[in-house]
Amino acid sequence: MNKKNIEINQMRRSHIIALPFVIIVIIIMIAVHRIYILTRGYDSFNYPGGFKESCKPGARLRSYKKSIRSTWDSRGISKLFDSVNIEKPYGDPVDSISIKTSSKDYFSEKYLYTNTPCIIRDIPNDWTAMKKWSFENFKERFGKSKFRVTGRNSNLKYEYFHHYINSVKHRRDDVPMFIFDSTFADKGKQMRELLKEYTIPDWFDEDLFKCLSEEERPNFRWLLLSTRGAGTSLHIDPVSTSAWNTMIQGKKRWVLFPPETFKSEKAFDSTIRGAEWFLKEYPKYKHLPHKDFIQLPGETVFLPSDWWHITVNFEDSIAVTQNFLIQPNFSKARNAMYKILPKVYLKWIRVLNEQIDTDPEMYKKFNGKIKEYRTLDSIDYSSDRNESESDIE
Ligand SMILES: O=C(O)CCC(=O)C(=O)O
Ligand SMILES: [Fe+2]
Repeated sequence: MNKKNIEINQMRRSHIIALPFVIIVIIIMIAVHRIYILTRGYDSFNYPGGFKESCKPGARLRSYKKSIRSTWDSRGISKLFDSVNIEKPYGDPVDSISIKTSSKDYFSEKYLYTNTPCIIRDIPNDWTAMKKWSFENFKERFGKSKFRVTGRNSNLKYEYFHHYINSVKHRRDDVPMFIFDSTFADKGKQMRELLKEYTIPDWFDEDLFKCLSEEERPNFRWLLLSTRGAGTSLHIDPVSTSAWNTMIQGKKRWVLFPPETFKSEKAFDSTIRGAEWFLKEYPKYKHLPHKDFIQLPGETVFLPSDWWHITVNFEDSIAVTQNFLIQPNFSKARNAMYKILPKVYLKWIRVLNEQIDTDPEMYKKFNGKIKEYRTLDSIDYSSDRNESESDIE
């Protein structure tokens, strides 16, 4: 073997010896990086419009945004929303009355039973909620509690939502967040206190679902924590219920189309929400007869059953809403209930009939007993409520 060959062989040997060390170093570097990701909650996934923030709330928010596959920023919606005059009204205004100067009978005759929307002033003047509820106050009281956010069936800790509200970057980068929670009163003693901080006026006493327990009846009350630009999609509320919706803080635009305007949600793109709808979809429907108004703090919207509606928030806002069923909407509601909650439906009819038997007013209202010949055997009740949801930990 000549000298040159010996040198080449030595080099090969030293490479072979060094290789495992290099591999080990690479593995250690990868492991250290992964541990860093896990402990800081930081990942390198690139999502549309995303920016990276290594604190825990930032990472949790990214995980939420990733899961809803937001493309808000990449499509320029947030910038457009800032630049157009979003307050210019196109539809008709609604009447504004005050609970201080109008009577329950007046409201019932003019709005409730004619299915006519209106704004009612002065309902929450004495509510604790009006003085107490704010994003900061909720952080102190419910920072560790989870709330349901729109976009997916998931719950997010309030403190992460709060981080979003106060993060200029998060707010610019993605779809505005919206807590829309029908279970807020069922999340323990402390949150149930919220129910004591507002009082429902007797104008909304009639509610045929009251005879069912809160667990049995269809979802009926929501706490709404919305951010600027966020809002609902175009929809009608479930089971022909009407609703009152009181704004505690913020500013919200509502657009309402009469029930006969659309046959079903298939008539439009029901995935488009809030600001995006107002910017991109509204021009298609502006020519149709509709109501278009702004709701301010202290104002309650009366939303009659089966009116199509959509909202967008101009400011971060806090609102509370409750749905109720009045007798004229009973026949529609019973068909819907039969479809979605057949077991509960049969119990409901039974309990209503018991009330009709004992309460002359109910008897008069329903003009006798409710006839129902279907039994559980004839009903496919596999569709009874079976909600699953996940949490963003
Ligand atoms: O307050 C809003 O933004 C809309 C509420 C709504 O549509 C509802 O509760 O069904
Ligand atoms: Fe609604």
